[in-house]
Amino acid sequence: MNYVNLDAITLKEIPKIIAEDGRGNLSVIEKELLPYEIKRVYYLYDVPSDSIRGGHAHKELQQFLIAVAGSFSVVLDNGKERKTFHLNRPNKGLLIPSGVWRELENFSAGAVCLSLVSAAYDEEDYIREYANFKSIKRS
Ligand code: T46
Repeated sequence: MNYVNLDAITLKEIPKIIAEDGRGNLSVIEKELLPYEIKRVYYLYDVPSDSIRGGHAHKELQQFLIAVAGSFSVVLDNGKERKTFHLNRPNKGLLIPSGVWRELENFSAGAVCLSLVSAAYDEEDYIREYANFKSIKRS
């Protein structure tokens, strides 16, 4: 599994269309925004503020996370260092490549985490033991 440079991961702007007549905003994700075809969409909601979601890495799957409502933090870990991102705007998303450990925490009340992913659900793609992730990264 390749080394992932966390410095290369930043929040990505999602185009926003502001209604000139004050009807509010609309954000749109077209295929050029992501480096993969979206194969599945799921979302996390009603997450208690003390819950930690994620806690795994993916072997192949790539994903784009958006706080479509509320806020939460995403801690990414490449096996050597960690970096924390705060997602709190519906027009910014976090593109997570494969081979990165992730933990989602500090969910605000009413937060919704939308996830646009590159593959169908496959439990075989998950690395759910941190020690296992570290040893794969070392090898
Ligand atoms: C990720 C974070 C952000 C399914 O049956 N189908 C699905 O598409 C998904 C995503 C999950 N599940 C089942 C598997 C488990 O029995 O739903 C249950 C909860 O899944 P998990 O514990 O993996 O949930 P999270 O929130 O810890 O992780 C999920 C995604 O699995 C993961 O890819 O990056 O959200």
